[in-house]
This record gives sequence, C-alpha cells and structure tokens, in this order.
Amino acid sequence: MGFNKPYSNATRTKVALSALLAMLVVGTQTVSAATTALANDDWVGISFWIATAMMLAFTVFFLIERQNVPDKWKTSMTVAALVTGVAWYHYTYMREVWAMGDGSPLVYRYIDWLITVPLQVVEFYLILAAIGVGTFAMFRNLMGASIVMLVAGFFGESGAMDSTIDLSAEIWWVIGMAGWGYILYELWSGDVKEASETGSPSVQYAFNSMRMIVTVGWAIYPLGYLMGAGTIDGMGTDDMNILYNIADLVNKGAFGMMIWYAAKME
Ligand SMILES: *C/C=C(C)/C=C/C=C(C)/C=C/C1=C(C)CCCC1(C)C
Repeated sequence: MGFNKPYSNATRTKVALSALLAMLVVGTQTVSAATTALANDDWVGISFWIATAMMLAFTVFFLIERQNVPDKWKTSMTVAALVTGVAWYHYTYMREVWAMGDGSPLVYRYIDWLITVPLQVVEFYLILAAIGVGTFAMFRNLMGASIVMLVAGFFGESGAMDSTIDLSAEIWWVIGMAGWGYILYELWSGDVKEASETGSPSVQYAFNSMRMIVTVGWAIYPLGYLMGAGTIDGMGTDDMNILYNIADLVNKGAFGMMIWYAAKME
C-alpha cells in the first residue's frame, strides 16, 4: 500500500488545487500588476480593487472547502468556484482598464456576465433538481431568458446595434427587464413554490437563498444600468460601476457562501 499509494487522497487534492492556483496566478501575471496607482479618493477604482481581491479569495475558499462538504454538494461548490474564478480573471482586466484612465470597462464586464450568469443558471438548475422540479425545459428557458437579458443590456449600454435598430437605452432596458421578469416568474410560480417546501432543510435553505439572490441581489443591476444611462438625475457611469461591483460581490460571492453554508448544514 505504502509503495503504490504514498500520498493520501486529501494530499493529492491539495497538491492539485495548489497547482491549479499557481497556474491561474502565473497566467494572469501580465495584468495583475496595475501600472497606475489608485488615487486616495478614486472610489470606483477602489471598488474594482476590492472586488478583484475578494473574487480570488472566494475562489480559493470554495475550491478548498469543496473537500469538506458531502458528495452531493461538491458539484455546486465547483460551479461556485468557477463563477468567482472567471469573475476574478475579468476583474483583473476591468481594474486595469479603469486604472489606465480608459473609463468604464463595458466589454470585459459583459463578457464576464455572459459566462458567469449561465454558470449560475446551471447552479440554479442543480438546486431546482434537488427539490425535484428541475426539468430540461426549465433549464433551457432560464438560460434563454438570461441571455436575452444580458444581450439587451449590452446593446443598450454599448450602442452596438444603433446603426441597425436605433432603440434608446431605456427600451433595451425594458427588453432586459422582460428576460429577468421571466426568470422571476419561473422561480416564484406555483409548482416550484410548493416543491420548495418539501426538500431537506439544507436544500430548502439553498433554494430560498437562490431565489432571494435572483430577486433582490439581481435588482441592483438594472438600477446601476439606469444610473449609467443618465436616466436617474445626478448619477452616471461612476455610480453604475460601483453598484455593479457591489452587485457582483453579493451575487457571486455571497451566493457561493450560501451554497457552502447549505452544504455544511447536512
Ligand atoms: C455575476 C453577474 C451577474 C449575476 C449579473 C447579472 C446581471 C443582471 C441581472 C442584469 C440585468 C439587467 C436588466 C434586468 C435590465 C437590462 C440591463 C441589465 C443587463 C443590467
């Protein structure tokens, strides 16, 4: 035994995780050192900096804690780590765009959302499956609605479609709201609600946290968008970026923590 298997499984996992982490750090070396120092009162820059550091911390935490939860929660923990890991990667760039004085990092922001929101939909599906209502149709509809929401937001913020169909930022916002509205409808409608009251306490906790995140946590984004679009008097893209950064920490970090907490309840 000692000859064929000199290391325990836990040791192997630790070595694998450390290697993965080292790869990630080396892989983004070029962007992780900011070339411009933050000003003391650069609140937007400070919020980018905090979000970057916290996304990394969440990722490491979820990867390591994955070993300390029951098997059936491990996939959820992996997905939570992917969400914050992908966000961390993009935050290193977003922070840099801001620090270099290039303004609001719109494209990196939306590329990040386009990857992390579908990953979160996978997470929702895992929870919905655990309460017995996760069907392929529901997964597909949630995924479709989230894409509509994000694409509308991107067109509204970037003006990328203006030469084809020139809709105002507010009209794109309404289209995005319809996508989010559909997701809320799916999560609050009768069948799901009933099923959510029958699962184990930990699954119920995960489900209720997820629904609160999508209802309250996600509501921060359309508010930030309107600030950035100049629809709300006296607000602009600086306010939008701070709000988006806080929202990402809540919806990616705190949401992952709730999954972890639910897993530890068992
Ligand atoms: C990790 C990133 C997350 C969870 C991003 C979520 C983004 C939203 C919920 C965005 C919603 C929007 C609307 C509901 C209206 C249109 C504009 C958006 C895209 C900001």
